[in-house]
Amino acid sequence: MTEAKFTRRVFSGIKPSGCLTMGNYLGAIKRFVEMQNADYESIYCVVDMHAITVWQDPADLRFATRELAAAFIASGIDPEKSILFNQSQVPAHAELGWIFNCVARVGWMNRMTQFKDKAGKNAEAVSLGLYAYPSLMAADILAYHATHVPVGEDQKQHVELTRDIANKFNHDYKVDFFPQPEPIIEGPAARVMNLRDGSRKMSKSGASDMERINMTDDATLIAKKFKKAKSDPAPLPETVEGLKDRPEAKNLVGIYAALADTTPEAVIAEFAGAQWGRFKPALADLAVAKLEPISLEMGRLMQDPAEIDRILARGAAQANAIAQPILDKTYDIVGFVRS
Ligand code: AQP
Repeated sequence: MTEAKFTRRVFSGIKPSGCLTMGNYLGAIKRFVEMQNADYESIYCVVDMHAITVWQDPADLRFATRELAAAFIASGIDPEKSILFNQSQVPAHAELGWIFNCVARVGWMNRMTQFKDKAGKNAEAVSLGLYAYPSLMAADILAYHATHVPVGEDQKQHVELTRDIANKFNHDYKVDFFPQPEPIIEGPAARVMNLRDGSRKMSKSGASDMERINMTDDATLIAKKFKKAKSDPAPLPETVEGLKDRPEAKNLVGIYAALADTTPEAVIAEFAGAQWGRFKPALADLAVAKLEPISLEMGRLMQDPAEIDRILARGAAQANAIAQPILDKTYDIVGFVRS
């Protein structure tokens, strides 16, 4: 039903909640670029309203928003081909988000594992916004009738919740208005893990800088972080099956495969039996070769923040032109009087 009635349209977003990590790049942005270049109609968003679900200093938020936009462009998102904007410039996200707060059930939110992870033992003290985050995310996607949502593994549950919200809205109002978006989760880097603990994902806001590779890290720092990355005493196995129960080794092989645009099988074929003293420097060299050009281009773009703002404003106007009619129609369906 989705394919026939709705345009093949991609939406995805990233929070400007710190410097972009290699996890965000390999799990999300790199794949956004592939979809843009495969001629999907693509809408990519710097989701600043999601960022403030945890405290952000206003000056830092402004900086991170522009830096993330620069990272999108430096990684290959072309504002002539894709719509690129920041969420707070398109009011439909917040307005539709409120309607979806009234569609989603508290029990659904209680099942969201990301909320449990982020709130930890402090659930009473975190913001109401952090709890309601998934219904705003549903609005981000459905305000464009997006059909495909490329995300890392950690966001799968939120896209599934988006489908539930779309379904319930269509059912409650007896319409066939919102599509069922598909999460697109692929490749060896769908969940890049923390370099110091292979059981936790790499995050922008993780406590230690040594646990992640930031897109702005220089060659020396990247080499140092991989050298100190947790591994295990055994050499690399002869087959990928040998990575089972070796989370840190599996993670480093997955990162190598994603950076090299190959598979873990091919990486293992090349490095079977290798010691970490050989593999880690090769991984660091590859990471520098792939990330340094992006980091340099980000730096160049950040020299001209007014140009970044202009690109975001133009993207916001294009996004608004799609989202506003969908919001208007939603208001009509719900029964809001618009005089
Ligand atoms: N470690 C990861 N591996 C693969 N993909 C990842 N993503 C995030 N971390 C990894 C994907 O990046 C996209 C943007 O994520 P986000 O910034 O909107 O939220 P997040 O998932 O909460 O990312 P972080 O880095 O962990 O941010 P903080 O620390 O601020 O909460 C999503 O597609 C996500 O799956």
